[in-house]
Amino acid sequence: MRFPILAATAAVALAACGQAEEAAPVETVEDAWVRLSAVDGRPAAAYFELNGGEGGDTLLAIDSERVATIELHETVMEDGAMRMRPVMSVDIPAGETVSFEPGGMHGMLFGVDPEVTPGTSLTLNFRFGSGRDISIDAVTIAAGDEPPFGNSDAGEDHSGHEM
Ligand SMILES: [Cu+2]
Repeated sequence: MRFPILAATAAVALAACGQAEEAAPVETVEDAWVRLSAVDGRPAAAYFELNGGEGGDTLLAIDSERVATIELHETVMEDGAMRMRPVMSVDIPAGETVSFEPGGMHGMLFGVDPEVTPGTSLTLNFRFGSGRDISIDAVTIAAGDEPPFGNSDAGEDHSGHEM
């Protein structure tokens, strides 16, 4: 399903930017990885990067054949402590990349198939408000392993994204 009414503004946005090739024509999901729990039965966490493409989009849900329930979580400071809480959806603005990373937003995976282990990968299905679905194989790592992608450096300022 496509919603072409959003396409008209994209050409204007690209013309103003010297590095037009950075803007993806459609939304993308990249660098997905899952940190499995060190304790059986405890939830795992999924991290990834979303680009809104030319029209922007809204992430509504993630599901997987091998996970019972996946919630979208954000991390907030409450009474001086870091807490997670569910969010219903996440807006991905046109041309922008939103990182789900440790210490920030993430997918919380409850009831992961025990056959999913470090190195097996795990297919995640991303559902967007536009009606588009994107499936991606996330890298699975053990609780103490180094993250495989650069979206693990929460809090760092990535230069070169001037407005
Ligand atoms: Cu969480």
